[in-house]
Amino acid sequence: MEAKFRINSFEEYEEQYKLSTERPEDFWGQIASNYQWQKPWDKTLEWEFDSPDVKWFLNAKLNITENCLDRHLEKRGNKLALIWEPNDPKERFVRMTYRELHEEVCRTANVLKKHGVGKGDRVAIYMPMIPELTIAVLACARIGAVHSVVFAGFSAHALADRINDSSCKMVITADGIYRGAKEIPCKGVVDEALKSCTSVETVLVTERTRWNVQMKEGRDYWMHQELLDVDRFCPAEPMDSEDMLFILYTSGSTGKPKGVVHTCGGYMVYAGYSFANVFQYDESDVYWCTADIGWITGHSYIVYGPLLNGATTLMFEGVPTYPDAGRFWQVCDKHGVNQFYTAPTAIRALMAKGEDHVLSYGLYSLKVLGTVGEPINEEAWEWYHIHVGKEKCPIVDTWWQTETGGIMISGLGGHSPMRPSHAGYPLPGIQPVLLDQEGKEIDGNDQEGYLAMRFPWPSMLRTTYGDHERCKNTYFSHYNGYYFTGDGARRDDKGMYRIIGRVDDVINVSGHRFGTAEIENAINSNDHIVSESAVVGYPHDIKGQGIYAYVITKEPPTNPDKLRAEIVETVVEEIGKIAKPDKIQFVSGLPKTRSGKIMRRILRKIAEGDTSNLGDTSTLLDPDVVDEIKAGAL
Ligand code: 6R9
Repeated sequence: MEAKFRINSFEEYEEQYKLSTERPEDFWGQIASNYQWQKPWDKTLEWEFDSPDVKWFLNAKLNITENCLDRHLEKRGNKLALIWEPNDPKERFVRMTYRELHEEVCRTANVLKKHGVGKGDRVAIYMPMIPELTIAVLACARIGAVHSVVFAGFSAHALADRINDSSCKMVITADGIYRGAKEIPCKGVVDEALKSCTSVETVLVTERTRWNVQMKEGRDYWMHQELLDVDRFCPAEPMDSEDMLFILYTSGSTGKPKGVVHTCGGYMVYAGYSFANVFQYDESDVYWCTADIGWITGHSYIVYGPLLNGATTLMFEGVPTYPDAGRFWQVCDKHGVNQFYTAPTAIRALMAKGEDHVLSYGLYSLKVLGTVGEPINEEAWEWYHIHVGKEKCPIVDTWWQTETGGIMISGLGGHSPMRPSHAGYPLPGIQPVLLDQEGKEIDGNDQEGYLAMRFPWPSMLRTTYGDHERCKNTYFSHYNGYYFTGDGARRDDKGMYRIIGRVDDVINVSGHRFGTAEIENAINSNDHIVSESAVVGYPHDIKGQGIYAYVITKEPPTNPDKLRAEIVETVVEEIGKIAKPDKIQFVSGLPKTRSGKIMRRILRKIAEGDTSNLGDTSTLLDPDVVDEIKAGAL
């Protein structure tokens, strides 16, 4: 049997899945041959999960942008590659063909080169959702520079940390950001961040809002001026399969976000393959993913996955509720969107605004709906299915992570059985297992355990930037011989996976990951008032999880509301608005074990409002503190 790039039925899925696990190297070798390589590989795979050391398509040479752009020029040169819908529906939208995008990427790549950026250099990208962001990402890849996109909602402090961690040589940004009714500074944040960064030599600024921004002589340049005198073609840098393509920072259970590293060959193969199959994209379709390119979903399923398939990908600058809660659906009708991919939190937020907004639009073009980022509750699933999909569009609930690079467990649009709140079956090549406490595989269906992977896949992370030990400790040491996801999952009686949620100290707020320690560090940096804090997640109707902070102050708070505002302000400064605590409770102590470990289980229960069964509290250093916390719960 042959590996097929595009699966067209559930029977075919079953056959392909079998092939992919029985002969993984043959399988991925055949899938990879659907791409354009400058030099083929000597060996498909070499791996061990102890170090870990994983290599795919060894010694092959390629450039992912030749696969995203050049390869399509002959057949699809005049096909739309990108549709850009602005924040304000009255502003003109932008359409770019493959030929135009190719030229823009080449020109921008030449600007980067002119400023001394080359293969292996790190470039931070801090931008609003405008076409120039996609172009900047691809321009880096064109010349082999490593992009590190930082979501433009992060604070100057968080941006500086990320720039410093990978010593970026350049920052690409814009003057300002339009987001809903808000006008948000962008270049100003970069200026602030760069006060504590020494590695950055050049800042390129794209014009978006035409605000008056400070330009530092010899460091800052306007992109539109730099683009005036560069060549329209830029040769694609030959990259080794295992050369770094990008770094993307994500939170874990420890304080500092880590730079997840993805490499060129494997990432390309899997991003393209998973896109084609999950969304069942057809040649004339318009595909829209509402994520921001600052997250992995935007990397793999706005930029790379769609372009690798010669698809038309829509990019949206705004928010779901501006100018009103019908905006998503208005955009779907306006551009004839066929595949629509969003987050459960957005669905819940729109559901809360009532059906009228969605019922005002026809939504006839929709064929496949997707969700990502967090578990989708049944109510939201049904609403999406009935009101958006008119009960005719399959929903793909796609489970994956920054670290996995691509979708791991999901239905294949229209071909797989669906069950609300269940991601379903693994994609070909993906071998999930459920582990028990001891790290033993739990066989059979109707079982629950820790979700892990027992075999490598092409787009898995290779390391965490500058700290391989951390990669090993975070993902490969909990259970010997497995990649550990940090999620708990259940396999139902038919073998479909349901993701339950994180089993580590990670909170998922509106599909964005934060480590509890990261937020605690931010709160504690207010060290003239705060002596200690503990953060947990609690169920939140719209966001999935909200952030609940227990804070011990140095002095008993005289004006708690003012103090709360100060603490929130610090978190906004240290991380960004997206990590604002929803609730702050002042306490005189925290439930700790005799060894000094905070019993988060107890704090979580109290935050959930479930104080009936707190378990055994007798081993606590100070059991009385629990009663106090219970009494003051918000
Ligand atoms: C792509 C992305 C990863 C974490 C992951 C899990 C949660 C993602 C999910 C889901 C239930 C889904 N998650 N998709 N949980 N169902 N369909 O979101 O990456 O930001 O790294 O987050 O998100 O807990 O471990 P990332």
